[in-house]
Amino acid sequence: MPRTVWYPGHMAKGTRKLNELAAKLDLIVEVRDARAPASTSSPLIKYLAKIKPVIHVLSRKDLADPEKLKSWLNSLKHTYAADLRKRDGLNNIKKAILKFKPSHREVRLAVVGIPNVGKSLLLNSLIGKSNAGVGNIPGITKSVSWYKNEGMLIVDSPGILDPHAEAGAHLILSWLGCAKAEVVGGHENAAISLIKFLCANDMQNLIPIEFENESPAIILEYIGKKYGCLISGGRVNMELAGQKFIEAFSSGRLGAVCLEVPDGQRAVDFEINNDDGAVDFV
Ligand SMILES: Nc1nc2c(ncn2[C@@H]2O[C@H](COP(=O)(O)OP(=O)(O)OP(=O)(O)O)[C@@H](O)[C@H]2O)c(=O)[nH]1
Ligand SMILES: [Mg+2]
Repeated sequence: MPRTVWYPGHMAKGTRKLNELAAKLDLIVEVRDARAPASTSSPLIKYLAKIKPVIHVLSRKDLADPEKLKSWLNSLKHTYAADLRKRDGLNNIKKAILKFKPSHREVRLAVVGIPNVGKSLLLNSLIGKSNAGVGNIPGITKSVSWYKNEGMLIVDSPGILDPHAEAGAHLILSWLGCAKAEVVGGHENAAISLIKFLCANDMQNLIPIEFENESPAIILEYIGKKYGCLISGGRVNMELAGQKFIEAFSSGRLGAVCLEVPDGQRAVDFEINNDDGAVDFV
């Protein structure tokens, strides 16, 4: 599998603008996905944390395994979990932000994070209007713009991925809908690696069919049949099957999940074989 990385021009531009803006900010709010708080951390945050205070928001609390999320919250400082769709957790985030407000003006902050983690939804919720271009396509916010309300001046930013992240992190992002499947060789490849991951980690309950010892490719074929992804001759369109499975998984329809544990390890670690892109669990 070639190591293609999704890092289009608007992300490079957004990174440059954020660097320029950082000097004017009081605070950075980083949004991560509660289902993989390590892999969904922004590549910019190490740098930004050196120059500004950072609050972390773990979005999609509603889709995360509650026990594992609790251990993440215990292990990370200045971190708040939220269901941004239901505004659950929002008041605590607002309070934490307003602690940084100087008495003479609004608190200035930037919401940063990788694509599709909920940055625009958080910003909309904080300013109380729906004008930040919330959408479900990774990479929808293409430039940096300011929004003002309730003592806050906030800048939204486009999702920025780490072009140097290891291949395993890209796989996790593709399963969660934070990176395009093309980055990891297409939906079939992403889905097969997800099936391997779930089986190796005793999370078979998230696979929407009954199976015994079949290979991941056969399991995906069964899933494709269940989801009606058939082509002529009764064969399964494996790419479509992979896409539908990943969509069902990332939307939370198959159940709550947390793919990583707080000590920096994944629930089950894996290596990518660089010759054929196969995933080996270690
Ligand atoms: N279930 C659930 N969905 C969420 C949550 N936060 C965000 N979403 C959904 O995730 C999708 C992406 O949200 P956005 O706010 O557009 O994400 P973003 O980080 O601004 O995305 P880009 O600008 O493309 O990088 C939307 O469909 C949101 O409704 C959450 O806490 N729970
Ligand atoms: Mg956005």
